[in-house]
Amino acid sequence: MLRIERFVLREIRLPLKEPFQISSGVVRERRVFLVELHHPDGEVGWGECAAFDTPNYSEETVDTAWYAVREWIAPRLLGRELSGPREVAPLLEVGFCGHRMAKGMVEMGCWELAARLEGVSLARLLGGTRTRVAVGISLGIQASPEALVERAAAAHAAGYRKIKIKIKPGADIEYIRAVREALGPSAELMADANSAYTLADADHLARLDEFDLMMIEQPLGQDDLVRHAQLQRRLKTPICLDEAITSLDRAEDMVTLGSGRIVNIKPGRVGGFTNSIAIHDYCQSQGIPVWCGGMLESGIGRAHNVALASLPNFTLPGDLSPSSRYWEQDIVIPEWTMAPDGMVDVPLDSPGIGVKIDLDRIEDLTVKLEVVER
Ligand code: OSB
Ligand code: MG
Repeated sequence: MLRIERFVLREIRLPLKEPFQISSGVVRERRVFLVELHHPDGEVGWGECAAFDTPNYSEETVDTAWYAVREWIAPRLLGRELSGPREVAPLLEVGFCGHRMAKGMVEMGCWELAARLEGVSLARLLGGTRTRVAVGISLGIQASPEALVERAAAAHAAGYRKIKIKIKPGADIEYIRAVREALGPSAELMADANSAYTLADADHLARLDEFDLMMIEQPLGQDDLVRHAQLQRRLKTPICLDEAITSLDRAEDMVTLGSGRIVNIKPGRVGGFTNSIAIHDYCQSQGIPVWCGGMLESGIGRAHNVALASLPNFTLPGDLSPSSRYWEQDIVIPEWTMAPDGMVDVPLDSPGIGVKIDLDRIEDLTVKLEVVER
């Protein structure tokens, strides 16, 4: 039985080793919103919020998620007897719109708690089968094509299986061309625009076709499926949707309309694991490959992403870089690492998330804490 008697909400701050820039903003220090879900037997499940400090990637922020968890999500779940984690997402949907990242962090924490209570790995509980998952790197927008090439070459040499390059108008064609020329035709490259273009840029974006990219991620509006379908008809390069896929319905719409051919699943963006699995299964039935995106997570969110990415239709490398790519020191032991062949091990056979949570370090880093109980 799944039962939560106490929610502990925490905010910690983790400075990134270097600023991460996307088309709509820059992150220097990650404000990480963590939640502890306490079971009456003393077991604890952890959740990490995908939201950032500002509403540039999606409408949610760390502060709106904190409010939603405290005011609406915790009260719905506290003291309730649940038969398992699959009950959580439907419970958080009735008469409760949006706030998917807030719902998702709690829902994922419930899955983790269930895994700990059952003594199985989170990966297995989710239906994971892979023992290792291919890792891609996401490179933020750089000051020049030369600076980008330097980072891309280092990532390639480190073994990353996919190199994703953030683009925006003014930092696109020449940047991608430079990396393609430097790394050669066999390097697995892709671009991510985070909604920086409009359909009026279709001819410009079609110039990317010559670089043989694996995909271009979310070129148009955050919730726009119709224009992505119009754009896809004009591009050879497959479109991958990120921001626009907020639910199973949106994935179905993508297929119906032809808005894209690949899906980036971020469990936070879709309200947690149950919805992620539904999207994964649907995409598998439609022959659409998926991969696991990242939101500059700490070692806890990363554990959740790695477990999800062990499901069978996660056939493309995920944004699952090792801890040392982001932080001087992570909040889990051991930290997440990548093997020289660009793979991360899935802790398929250790109970729970497979890494230890460094509570002392989390205590030291905590800048805000709130306990919610009945
Ligand atoms: O679109 O995937 C994105 C980071 C911030 C905002 C949006 C995105 C990203 C990433 C980071 O690409 C990937 C990672 O966590 O390594
Ligand atoms: Mg993206």
